[in-house]
Amino acid sequence: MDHAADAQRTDLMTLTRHVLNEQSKHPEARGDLTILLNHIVLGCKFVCSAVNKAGLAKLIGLAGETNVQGEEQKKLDVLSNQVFVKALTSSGRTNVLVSEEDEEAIFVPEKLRGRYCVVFDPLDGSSNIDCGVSIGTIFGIYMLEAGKAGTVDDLLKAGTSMVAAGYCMYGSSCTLVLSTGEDVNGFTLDPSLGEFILTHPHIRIPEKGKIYSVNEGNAKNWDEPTTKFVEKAKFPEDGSSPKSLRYIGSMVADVHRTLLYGGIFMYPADKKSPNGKLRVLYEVFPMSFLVEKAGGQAFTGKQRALELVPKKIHERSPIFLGSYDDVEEVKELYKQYGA
Ligand code: FDP
Repeated sequence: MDHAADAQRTDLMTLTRHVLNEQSKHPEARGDLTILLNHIVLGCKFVCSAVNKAGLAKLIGLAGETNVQGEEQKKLDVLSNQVFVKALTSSGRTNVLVSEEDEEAIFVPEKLRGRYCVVFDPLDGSSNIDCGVSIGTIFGIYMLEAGKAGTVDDLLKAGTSMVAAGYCMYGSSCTLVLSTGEDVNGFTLDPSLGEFILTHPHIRIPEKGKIYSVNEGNAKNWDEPTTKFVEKAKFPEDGSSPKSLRYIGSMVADVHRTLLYGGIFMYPADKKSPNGKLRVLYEVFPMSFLVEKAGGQAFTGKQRALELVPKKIHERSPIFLGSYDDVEEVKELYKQYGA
């Protein structure tokens, strides 16, 4: 990146401007998605600021404890959830919400109801909060038929029916990656402007990567295709160089690196967790949507991830996603082992 040139730039493509440009390609659009995305962006800015201040404000890991003013302090994930639920509801554009933090779906009161359903994980990678490692928010958006009161069944559909998805990573910088169905674009928050600026236009994931990303501590319980893939990554049979292992243990950060550098991120099934760990609606689907739109693939071990139809809102699924060729290799192994 040419920082000197960047500092001179006067024509900044903000996220709002970008979404409005996209909207203008659809003359029938009434701006509802733009308004909804603006509310999601507000939630991300709030959480970003809370994450940055967490150490100072002692927001970390203190649910149920009281601060010096005698007020109850909220854990960052609980706070983030409340912020997103309020931002989404007050947008006047949502109908049914599913959050990782809430057991049941949330039905927006009639007077505030709109056409969109949003599934989200307000603060993913929460085991990393206390040590300052990158964490993030993940979201997926569905559209209902006009005038319909949504039900949970409207969300128990294949991921192919999502209209938009994205994530915001709270890391060394705050980065929001979004696809409204065409390409994938990355925006970085400029704290001095309070605006997300387009910094990663048209993200394309490299066809083949040099990195694999998995919790290898679970290797003893893996199935044969996963074991074989990782063995080949370390000891390539074709004389090529071994792949590097990178695992942050925070899905947003691991997927972000995979999108930019290529490679594969996996959370496979194992003997202890036959459905893997990650949740279909607000982890597997949005990330698979983004990876596919960027030219990669996402596979569950049995099928294209986005074709999965969940039966429950908090259902889990194994996932292999990333560079096209790397995921293709996993698919071949599953075919070969008949798993
Ligand atoms: P976390 O448990 O810290 O919230 O689904 C949550 C998640 O993090 C993902 O962000 C991450 O990819 C994965 O779990 C890490 O799981 P392991 O600790 O089992 O590797």
